[in-house]
Amino acid sequence: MCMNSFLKLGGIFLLSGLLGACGGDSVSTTQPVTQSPDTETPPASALEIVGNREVASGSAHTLRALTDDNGVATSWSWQFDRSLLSDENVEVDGDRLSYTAPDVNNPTTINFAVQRNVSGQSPQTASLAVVVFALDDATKRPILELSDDLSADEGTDVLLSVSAAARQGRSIRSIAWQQLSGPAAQHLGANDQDTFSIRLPQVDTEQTLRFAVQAQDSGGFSASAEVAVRVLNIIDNTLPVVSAGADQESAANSTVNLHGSATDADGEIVSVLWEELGQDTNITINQADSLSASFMAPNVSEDRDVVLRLTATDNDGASRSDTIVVRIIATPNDAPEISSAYVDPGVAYSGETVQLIATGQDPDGNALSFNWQQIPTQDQALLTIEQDESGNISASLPTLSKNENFVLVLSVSDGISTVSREVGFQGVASFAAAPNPLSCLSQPLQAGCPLAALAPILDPNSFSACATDPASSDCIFTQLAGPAVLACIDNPGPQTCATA
Ligand SMILES: [Ca+2]
Ligand SMILES: [Ca+2]
Ligand SMILES: [Ca+2]
Repeated sequence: MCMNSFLKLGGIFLLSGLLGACGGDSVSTTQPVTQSPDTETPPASALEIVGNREVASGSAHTLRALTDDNGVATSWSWQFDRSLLSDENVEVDGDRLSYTAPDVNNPTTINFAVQRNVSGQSPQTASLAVVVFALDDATKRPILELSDDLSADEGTDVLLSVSAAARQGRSIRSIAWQQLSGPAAQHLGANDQDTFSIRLPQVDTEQTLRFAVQAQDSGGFSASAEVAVRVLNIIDNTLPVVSAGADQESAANSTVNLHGSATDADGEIVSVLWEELGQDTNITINQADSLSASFMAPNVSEDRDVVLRLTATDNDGASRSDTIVVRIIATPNDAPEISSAYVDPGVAYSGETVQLIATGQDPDGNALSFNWQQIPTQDQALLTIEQDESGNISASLPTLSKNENFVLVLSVSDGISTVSREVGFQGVASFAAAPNPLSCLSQPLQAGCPLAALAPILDPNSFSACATDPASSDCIFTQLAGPAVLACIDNPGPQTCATA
C-alpha cells in the first residue's frame, strides 16, 4: 500500500527517497547533514526534510527542507499523497510545507517528497513518511503526573502542578488548566504553565472543586487529567447572596440591560463585577462594576448565547457569583453600502503620504468597520497603510523609480456582510515633472493627472472635445468650471487666471 501510494508522486524522485519513505518510527530518509569544513566532497545528499514523523489527526504541522548550504535553490517542488491530503489542507512556501493532518481512525502514512533545483546542478530530492494517528491514541499521547487530590482551608492559596512528558522525542507544546466544578477559585497566575496557583474561595459548607489540566505535544497528541481540591469551612463568615437575574433574549444590535442583586447577611457588599464569559471579546459591558449594567448585543448571523457572570465580594473577602445567559436573536441583515471611497490626492509623489477616505452607511444602523488593502501587481512596491478600522486613514508611498498605478480594495463590514470596492491612484516617481494643471484639462488621462489612475476604465473619446479646446461647451469640464476658469483656460495669464 505504501508503495502504491508513493508511485502516485509522479516518479520524478530517486529510489533512495523511496526506500526511506515506507518505514516506521525510526526511519530517516536522508542522513542528517554534518557541516564540516574538512569534508573533501559534499555528502551525496545534503538535503533532508525535517518535521514530525508521527502526528495526531487534525493537528497542524510544518515540514522544512534543510540543506547544508543555507538553502540556495532556484526552485523547490513538493509532492505528497493527494489521496490523503487535499490541496486546501496544504500550503507550500519555498522550502516549507505546512499541512493539517487528516482525521483517521487507524495509523495512516502520508509520504512527502521535495525536489530542490539549483541552476547548473542536477536536482536533489528527499522524502519523509509521516504517520497520522487517531487523536486519542493511547500509545502516543503525553504522560501526565498530576499532584494528588488534596484538602485545604477556605481562602488559602494552593499550588497545583503537573509533570507532562511527551513520547518518542516529541516535546510538550502547550498546557492548559481549567476549573471543572465547584465555587470559582481565583487564578493567581497564568493557567498555561506546569504549575497553577489558585486562591480557594470562602465556603459555608465543605466543598469539592475539580480541576483539569490538558497537555498537547509537538505532534498534536494530547492527554488530560483531573485533580480534586476539598475546601474546608473554617471561617465564620456568611457568604454574599448574588443573583444575575433571569436569562433573557435580545435582538441583535440592541441594548441589553442587566440587573443583578447582591446582599450580605452579616456584613456588606464592597464590590461587584460583571464579566462576559467566552469568546465575544468585542462585547464591552458598560458600568460593569455596578449592579445595573448594559451592553450592545453584537450583530450576529445566527442566534447565539452570551454568558455573563456577576461576582459580589463582601467585607470579609468572600465572593460569590451567578451567571446569566442572554440569547442574541439574529435579525435580518442588510449589507452596508459604500457612499464614497477615494484617495486624496489622486496623484502622489514618491515617498508622499496620501489619505484613504471612505464613507459608508448601513441600512440597519450597524456600526461599520473599514479595511483598506493594496492589490499589488507583480513586484510592485508596497504602500505602508495605517492599521485602523476607521474610514479615514493614511498610507505612505514607497520610493518609486517609475510612475505606477496603485490599486486598493476597500472592504466595509457590518460584522456579518462585507462589501468592497476598488480604488486606484497614481504614484509619480519624484524625478518626473508633474504635468501643468491646465494640460490636465486638455489631456486628463495623461500620467500625473488626477484622472490617470482611472485611465483603464474611462473612454478617452469622452475627453476628445477637451483636447482641442478645454473651454468648449462639448468638454465635460466646462460644466464644472465657472466663467473665470474658462476665461483663464482660453487665455492663460496672470490677469485672466488671478480670479480663477
Ligand atoms: Ca466559611
Ligand atoms: Ca459576609
Ligand atoms: Ca447591516
